[in-house]
Order: sequence, then structure tokens, then C-alpha cells
Amino acid sequence: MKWFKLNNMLGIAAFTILQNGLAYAIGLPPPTGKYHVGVSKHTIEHYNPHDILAPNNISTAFVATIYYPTLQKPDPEPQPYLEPELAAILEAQLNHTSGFLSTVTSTLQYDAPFLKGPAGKSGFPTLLFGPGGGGPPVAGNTILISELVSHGYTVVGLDHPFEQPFLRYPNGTGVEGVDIDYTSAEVLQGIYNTRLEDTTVFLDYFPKLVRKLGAPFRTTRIGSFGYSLGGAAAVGSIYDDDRLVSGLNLDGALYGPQLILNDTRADAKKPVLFLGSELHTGEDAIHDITWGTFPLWQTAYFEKPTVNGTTHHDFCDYTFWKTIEPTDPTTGPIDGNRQVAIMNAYVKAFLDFTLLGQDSLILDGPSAEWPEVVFYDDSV
Ligand SMILES: *[C@@H]1O[C@H](CO)[C@@H](O)[C@H](O)[C@H]1NC(C)=O
Ligand SMILES: *[C@@H]1O[C@H](CO)[C@@H](O)[C@H](O)[C@H]1NC(C)=O
Ligand SMILES: *[C@@H]1O[C@H](CO)[C@@H](O)[C@H](O)[C@H]1NC(C)=O
Ligand SMILES: *[C@@H]1O[C@H](CO)[C@@H](O)[C@H](O)[C@H]1NC(C)=O
Ligand SMILES: CC(=O)N[C@H]1CO[C@H](CO)[C@@H](O)[C@@H]1O
Repeated sequence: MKWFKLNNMLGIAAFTILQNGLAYAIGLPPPTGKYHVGVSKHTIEHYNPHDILAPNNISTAFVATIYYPTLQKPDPEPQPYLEPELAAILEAQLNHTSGFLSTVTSTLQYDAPFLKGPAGKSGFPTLLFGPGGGGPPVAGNTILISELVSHGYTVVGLDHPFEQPFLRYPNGTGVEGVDIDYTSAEVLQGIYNTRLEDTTVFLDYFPKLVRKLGAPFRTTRIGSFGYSLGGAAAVGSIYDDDRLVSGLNLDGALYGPQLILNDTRADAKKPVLFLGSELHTGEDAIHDITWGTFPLWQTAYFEKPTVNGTTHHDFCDYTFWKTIEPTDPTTGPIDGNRQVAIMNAYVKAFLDFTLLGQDSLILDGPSAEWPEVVFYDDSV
């Protein structure tokens, strides 16, 4: 089909002829680390009587998807990576050809064996991931998550029902999202509050879950990251929680009391990285003033590099989808594979620095390798 651009340079993992002989399947960019990626999904029961989006404002559960390193080799026959119901909704939202997303595959392996190793305080480092407000859900960030897992991180993504366009519980029940009024500050703040609550509830439960699974995941010294509203919540969640040691925000405007303050109370006192689109200079209201005020007060490591040629949707898997079928006008002109490489590099560098104590020069300023990445002086 003509809308497929097959490019060997892109590191396309696999393409096969589907049953009808018409379409090709295109694999997500293969992760660069030595591990394969296992996945398991868990329902986290939690009664929330002030959920801004749930029917009668009551929700009773959310979903944790755990992506973890495994040595088991993936099935040579790649599988579509999104739930069909979710794929259909996103195709319509982004003007993709119907069925387009079922041709995009991954090598994720459900319930693959864990690595062997200690759990609790000393196991493999764990990250918490929060997706964009109203979507795409955690699964729509599989490229970055898989890259980190391939290097030994365990990533727990939290999806909230009614907020994400489609969510399936492990018991098979699917929940469709409600229409979200993105112009309402109250609604956005409500979603943000739910994210913070889910994070705390999950972290409280996590050690028990790890024991139950017999998994080698670390339950302390966790890194918190996310995209868009999930990025804001990732940073907001590190303030009063000793289990979270650093925060990383992918192109999210900030919400929440501390984050929008312009005084010393905004100091997270822990390392924080913002990686943003061109717009996010923080110089005035048009360029998201929260990216201007928050940086002034950080006493631990902080940088807010932006990537030339990107817009908001370049910070999730959409940036790769545009390389196959370029219909999404809300992505920027940067080549999607280049943007995948940039995100993988900067996110991994920050996490290796804050969780493993490894220094990386690219975190400190402009580099010859990534000239599109622009740094700012936040001392004024
Ligand atoms: C999708 O396509 C329709 C019809 O061509 C157009 O009106 C709409 O603006 C497009 N939406 C996006 C997000 O590109
Ligand atoms: C599946 O789990 C969800 C969340 O706990 C629950 O709301 C739903 O009723 C369950 N479905 C079935 C068929 O038990
Ligand atoms: C934030 O505070 C600094 C220092 O007090 C001040 O220079 C700056 O103008 C303030 N910014 C805004 C947007 O209020
Ligand atoms: C990035 O964009 C800024 C502002 O448009 C421009 O000044 C700078 O030269 C660009 N850098 C690169 C490497 O393209
Ligand atoms: C469905 C529903 O009851 N929604 C309400 C949830 O609570 C907010 C206020 O916090 C109301 O505005 C919604 O109508």
C-alpha cells in the first residue's frame, strides 16, 4: 500500500506480509539494550469518591502495566501492539487510515519470565510513568518505555479509567473514556489530582505486589517520569514522597500547587529534567510561563532543553507513526526516528544519572551529537 514508507535506515525491526497479502506490518524501532521486554497488567483496587471524570465521581480501580526486562526471546511473528478498540479511536483522532495501527507491531511479550535477582531495596531500578491527560495511554509510549526496559529498567505505567480513551482491565472488561473539556482548569486540575492519588496508592501497594509476583523489582529509589499532564504529575509527585528520587517531564505544562508557584516553595529539592517542544521556552504566557517560573527555584540538578522541529505530539509514539503515515498535523517537522533517538538518549541519560549515579555530558549543555537540542540559562 502506498502510504507505507519502508526505509531500512529507520531501524525497522520486522515487516511481514499479512494474511490478505496487501499490507506490510512495521515494527516499532527496536530497543538498543540487551534485554527483551516483558509486560504484565494489574488491576489496582482503589475507591476514589472525588474522581472528576468517573460516573457519579466514583471510581474503584485503575490499571498498572509493568514493563520489565526478560531474557526470553520474542516470537518471530510480530504482533500489533495496541488494543484494537484503542487503535480505532486513535486512528480517527489522528486521521490515520482505518486499520493503520494494527499494522504497527511490537515484540512485547506478555507474562514473560522475570530476570533473576534480588527484589525490594536492591533489585533492578524501577520507574513510574504517567501518560498524557486523556491519551494516549501508557501503551502509546511503548517506544521510549521499551528502550529503558532493554537497558534494565522496570517501568510501571498507570492508566486511569474514564480518562484514557480506552482501557482494558486484566479481567477483560473494557472502559471507554469520557469527553474531556480541555478548556476547563477545574477538569485538568481534577485529572492531575487523581494522578497524584493513584501514584501514592500504587507506591503503597507496590512492595506487596512485588512479593506476590516474586519479581526482582526495586521498590525504593524510584524515578518518576511522564508525558504532558503525566509529566507534570510525575514532577508534582516527587515533593513529599521519599520513594521517588527524581522527576522528568516530557513537554507537560505544569499544574498543581507547588509547580505553579513563583517562590522557594517550588523547589523540588531533587533532580528534575524537562524535555520539551520548541514552544516550551517559558519566556512568557504564550511559551508556557510555568516553564519560566519553576526553573528559577530549583536547587538540585535542573535543565529544560527543547528540541528544534518538535511540537507536543512528538513526545510520544505519534512521532514514529508520522514516519509511516504522515497525517498528524500536530507533530512537528523533525524526522520521527531522529526524535525517537533524541528522547531515548536524554531520558536514559537523566535516569542513569539520578538512579545509577552515572554522569553524562549531554545533560549539562549543547552537544555536537544532538545539535537540535537547545539549552537555556535559568539563573535569571
Ligand atoms: C482530519 O481530516 C478532516 C477531513 O479532511 C479535517 O477536517 C480535520 O481537520 C483533520 N483533523 C486533523 C486532526 O488533522
Ligand atoms: C473487571 O475489573 C474491573 C475493575 O475492578 C471491574 O470494574 C469490572 O466489573 C470487572 N469485570 C468483570 C467482568 O468482573
Ligand atoms: C518570578 O519571580 C522572579 C523573582 O522574584 C521575578 O523576577 C519574575 O518576574 C517572576 N515571574 C513572574 C512570571 O511572575
Ligand atoms: C533552534 O531554533 C532556534 C530558534 O528558532 C534557533 O535560534 C537555533 O539556531 C536552532 N538551532 C538549530 C541547531 O537548528
Ligand atoms: C459525573 C459527575 O458527577 N461529575 C461531577 C464530578 O465533580 C465535579 C466537581 O468536582 C462536577 O463538576 C462534575 O459534574
